[in-house]
Amino acid sequence: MTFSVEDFIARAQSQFAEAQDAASLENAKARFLGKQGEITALLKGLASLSPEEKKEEGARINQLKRQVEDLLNARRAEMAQAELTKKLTAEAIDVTLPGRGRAMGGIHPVIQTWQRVEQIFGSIGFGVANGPEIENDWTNFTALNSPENHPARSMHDTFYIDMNDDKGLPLLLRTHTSPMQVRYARMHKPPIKVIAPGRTYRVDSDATHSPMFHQVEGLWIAEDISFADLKGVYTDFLRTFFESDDLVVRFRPSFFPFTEPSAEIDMMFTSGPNQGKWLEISGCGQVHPNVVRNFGLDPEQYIGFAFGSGLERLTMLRYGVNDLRLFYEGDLRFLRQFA
Ligand code: 2NM
Repeated sequence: MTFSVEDFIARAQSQFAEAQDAASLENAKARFLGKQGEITALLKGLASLSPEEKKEEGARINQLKRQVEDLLNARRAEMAQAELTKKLTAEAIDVTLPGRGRAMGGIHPVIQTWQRVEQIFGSIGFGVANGPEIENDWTNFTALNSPENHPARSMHDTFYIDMNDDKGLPLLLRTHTSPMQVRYARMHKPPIKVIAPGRTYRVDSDATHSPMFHQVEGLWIAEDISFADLKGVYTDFLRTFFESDDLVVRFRPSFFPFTEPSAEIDMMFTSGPNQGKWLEISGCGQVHPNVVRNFGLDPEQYIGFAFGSGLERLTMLRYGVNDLRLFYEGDLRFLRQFA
């Protein structure tokens, strides 16, 4: 029988090399070594040969078959290696890259003030009241002796929600934290000694007003709490908060619907860079008898004081921040100074 080993090897090599995936390599293999393959056909052809020819041809065919099988295995290995290389490249990790680092968060300066105020009042026996930011107009205004026609009640000054509560009362975003004190006072027996810090909302926006701002209000109600207690407590708070024993405080007569008498609290540093200038810091007063009644208490038996301060204002004065808007812009160059 006449066939050229070289020719077979060359064809097998080129067909195996052409195969780019396992399936086409198996097809190429079948063309040589399969049941209908060329080499199988050569082996079948041996039957018609004489014993001597059979021995000689058989040896040649078997050698050819081994060589083709070797070529096949070599191509399989090559394909597996290529597959692995491709996978390793795709999933490569550059271990020489620098780490991503982990940024450290910080507490916002206004919230630091909130925590500091809670700590200071906590140290002289004040609890902390929590309550909803969406209020009804009875708790936010009526209970606090605010007249029905008061401008603060208008849509011009207050964010109303287009909905009433389950008692039919209009809902709004609380304009101060006093409604939390109303809720607290109606749920607790005197003596009532509590601060109410939190977010509050008013229709107002410029360099000194934000539609959302933070307040802390204080309330102390018992049988014998006077304006003198208010002066002592608040003066002591300011001296502790500003870490300034020589800070002076004055109470300037004013008006609020929920207190009578009422006063604005001014303070002045008598040393340091800001000495000698009166700064407005809070409002306060003796809780109005109508408000005490709305607490569910008899104003003939119970008396006390309340005050309200802005947490932004306290923070600005403590750190010398001159624009309220810096607190809400989220600029890390500003915020990092308080971390
Ligand atoms: C202020 C000024 C004066 C105040 C009154 C009450 C309450 F609930 F007792 F009626 N809480 N806070 C009050 C009094 C708040 O802020 C400038």
